[in-house]
Amino acid sequence: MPRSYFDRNTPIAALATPEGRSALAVVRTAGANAIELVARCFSNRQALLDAQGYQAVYGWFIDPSSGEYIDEVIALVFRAPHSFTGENAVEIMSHGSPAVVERILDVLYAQGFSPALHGEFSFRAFVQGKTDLVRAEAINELTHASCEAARHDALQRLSGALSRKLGEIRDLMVDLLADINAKLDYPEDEGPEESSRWLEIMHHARDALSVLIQSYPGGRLRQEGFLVVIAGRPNAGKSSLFNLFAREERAIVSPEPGTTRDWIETWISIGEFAVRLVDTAGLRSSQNMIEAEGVRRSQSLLERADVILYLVDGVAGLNDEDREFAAKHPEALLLWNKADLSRCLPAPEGWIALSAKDVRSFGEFENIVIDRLRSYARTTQKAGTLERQIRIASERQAGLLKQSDLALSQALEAYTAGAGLDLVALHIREAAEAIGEITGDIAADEVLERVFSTFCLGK
Ligand SMILES: Nc1nc2c(ncn2[C@@H]2O[C@H](COP(=O)(O)OP(=O)(O)OP(=O)(O)O)[C@@H](O)[C@H]2O)c(=O)[nH]1
Ligand SMILES: [Mg+2]
Repeated sequence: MPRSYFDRNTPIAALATPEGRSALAVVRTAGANAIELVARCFSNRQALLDAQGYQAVYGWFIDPSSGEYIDEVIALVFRAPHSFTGENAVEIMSHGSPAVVERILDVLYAQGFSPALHGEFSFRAFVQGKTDLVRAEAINELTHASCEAARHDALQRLSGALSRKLGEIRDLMVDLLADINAKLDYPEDEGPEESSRWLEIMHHARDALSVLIQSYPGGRLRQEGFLVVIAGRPNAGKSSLFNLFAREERAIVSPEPGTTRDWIETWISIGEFAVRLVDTAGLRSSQNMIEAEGVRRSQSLLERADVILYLVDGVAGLNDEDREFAAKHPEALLLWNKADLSRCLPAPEGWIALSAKDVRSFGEFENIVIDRLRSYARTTQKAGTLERQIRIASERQAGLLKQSDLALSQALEAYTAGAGLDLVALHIREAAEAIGEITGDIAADEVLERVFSTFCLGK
């Protein structure tokens, strides 16, 4: 039977660093008797048992069943409650080969450790009250951060800024609920100034919720990266530009129109953003089934693109399809390629001249793309551009915020329509509970399991 997150008495162990070869690997353990269990497999046994919290102990990791030495390691000891999970813990730093790590884990399992579930260390930290759910999710986001913007936002959430904001909103609702309940108990005290104050509080809470809800598309984008699609007619130089961004000859470039049939992608950093850059098949109507399918795929990618780079061969000039495309996608960056050739026509207004063959001028062009990504991030994020702004990036959190906002709007509606105060109170309670679920204060077991199971092993 698979273990459950709620089986919290079992000592757990897992590799916390990526599998594969590396200079060092970290095997993480936690549990009430973790130090004693690891000490059984440690050459310097007494030193480990006597170690204080945060102390590193040098020694050999041994298989106690045979006495065989497995690796030379450093064991880092944590003593409850001053550890990540709040329990006793030992982190074993070994050499990073799969063979070493596998043996160490096998020996630990033989001593009574169970393989940790995904995110089980974080789950235990959460249950011990070491962190709330938002901050636990931020730790996971930090381990996935693929660019500076994602790291920045996740760290801000980890520092508790979002939890504090949510706490403020929830407090507003809970205080209001207490007021309304008092009124339900002593109806004769009701006064007009009370009523306008209640309305004010509900509007204030909704405004605060809406700022967070609106930060989601931008926050998600900063976390997950931008989809940037290079498009244009065949032979415009799309693959050449793609290769410049990728800084390698990834895509095949040839003078033959229709070279790229299927799209290809690469993950790159542009400025502070993570970008999934896609090179597509040239847009034209074709009788060839494979090419036609390539064009259909290009179009479907264009529909989802955050930023489009549309290329035209400046020697061939504009045709009706290019004009149509530019009119249909006013937000696309319009690029007039092959500017290095003397036959290249002057770039029409609104088009940026460039050469996908010229590495030296590429930096300048890259800055234009960075500006476009920044302005796109700003518009997607409607609520503002302050670096200090708190953003959310989790679909779960966004969904619950919307749920809370809906319940609050129902409370407002009921109140202004003169419905019974008990109905108003019911909706406000729903709104407060949705916020409580975000921070994990009132989350159901299966919600917690779902959240933590998306975390890395060893986290
Ligand atoms: N001189 C010059 N030639 C270029 C430039 N960009 C691309 N080319 C040439 O134009 C031809 C087509 O380039 P590709 O990058 O394959 O064009 P593409 O848009 O990917 O073409 P398809 O995959 O067929 O749609 C190749 O011979 C390139 O070397 C440029 O800026 N200057
Ligand atoms: Mg191509």
